[in-house]
Amino acid sequence: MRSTSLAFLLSAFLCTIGCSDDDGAGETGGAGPTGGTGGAGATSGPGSTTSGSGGAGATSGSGGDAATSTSSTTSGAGGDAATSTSSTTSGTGGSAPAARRVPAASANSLREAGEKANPPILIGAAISGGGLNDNNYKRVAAAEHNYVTAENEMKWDALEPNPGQFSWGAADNIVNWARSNNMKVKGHTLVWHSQLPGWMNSMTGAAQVEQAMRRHIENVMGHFKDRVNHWDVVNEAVLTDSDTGVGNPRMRPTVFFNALGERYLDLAFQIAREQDPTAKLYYNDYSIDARNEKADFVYEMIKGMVERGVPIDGVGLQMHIGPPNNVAGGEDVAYNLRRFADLGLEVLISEMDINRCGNVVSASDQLTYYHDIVEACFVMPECVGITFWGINDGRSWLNTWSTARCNGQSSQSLLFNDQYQKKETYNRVLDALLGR
Ligand code: 9MR
Repeated sequence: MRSTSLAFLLSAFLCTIGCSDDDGAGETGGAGPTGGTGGAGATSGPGSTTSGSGGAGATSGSGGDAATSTSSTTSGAGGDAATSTSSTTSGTGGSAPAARRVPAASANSLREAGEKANPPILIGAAISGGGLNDNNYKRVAAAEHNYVTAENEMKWDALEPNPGQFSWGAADNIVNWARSNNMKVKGHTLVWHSQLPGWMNSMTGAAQVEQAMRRHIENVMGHFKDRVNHWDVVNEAVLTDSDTGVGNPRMRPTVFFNALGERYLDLAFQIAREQDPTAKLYYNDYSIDARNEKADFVYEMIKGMVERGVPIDGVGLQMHIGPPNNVAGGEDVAYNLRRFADLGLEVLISEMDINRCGNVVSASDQLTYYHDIVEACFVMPECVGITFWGINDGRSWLNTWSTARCNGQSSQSLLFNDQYQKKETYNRVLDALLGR
């Protein structure tokens, strides 16, 4: 598919100028399905400070349509923030910095800060069906966010448990709740190796796999067509030896890759585009936040898709920071967001949490990372959304993920505590959204 030696050389070069990813001995497992034993070896990442290029002199009005839409989005779902802003470079030459997003003067919630920014930016959360049984959860989720990703309910095993038989109830419940609160929804996720039903996971043969993939994408996008127009089309197609994004980056040997080769990605996006000509179609992955081999590999993969004219609109950097995944600072994230955006794509922070894992990531480092990483996205008009992977610490996936439990130490990974009170992490995120 590409020259692995080129990727290797690039990654080696990046490491000579400050490879931020520490493959922390023993950090296995991760956001993928692999097991393994969690190690204590995670180390903190780069002590980054602020990010982004360009000075403080952002001017308004450079965001084209997005600027126009600002005034009309305060009560809505944030619109398609910044979709028109990929042309916001100043035009004084290829290296001119893009215009910067202008923050609101003040805001009483993350959501309001996102809606009042120019251009607006979506503020999201992963929402679980179980969470929606809790009034406090629902109150905080809707007050603070305008963008929803179903944490599990729109995955293949939930939606198509048997071949060609679809089960919409749990997903409809989340989508309808989101819409009744003026929140947009990102469908997550159409093609992924994990949470696949057994019948799909064991399928072989190119024609059969392609047919099953087509049926799934068409039915799922068709069912939600008028309610969901953002989709994670392919999730986590790339594997490295460590879930920190280090070591032997390669295409993940999934049922899709094994049957169809790398072209399954192109095919999935083409089918999705045929199904909905106006939807935003995203690739989504973890541990591509730091400057590491996986980020380089995914960059080359996406660049190839763009060059082939594959209908991809953007890339989500999941932003699971800390064990079992990578550690990245604001400058690393800015670097990766920028290079994907420079391909003409939207970028998103799609699943952010920062696992303290006891004290593997210190409280003060966690605050710095939250602020600087959110800032790195916020200043870029091409960065259209920031989604946090859950609402409160107690419900985080990290608490039950075997390799992320950190010997029983709490993850303390999110913005609200179990009484739904704002944590200091919330304050640092709001600061970044308000340009502070
Ligand atoms: O948060 C999700 C957790 O409840 C599930 O058990 C897990 C199963 O794979 O998936 C979690 O969400 C993942 C997301 O869908 C894709 N990126 C990594 C997320 C955390 O593992």
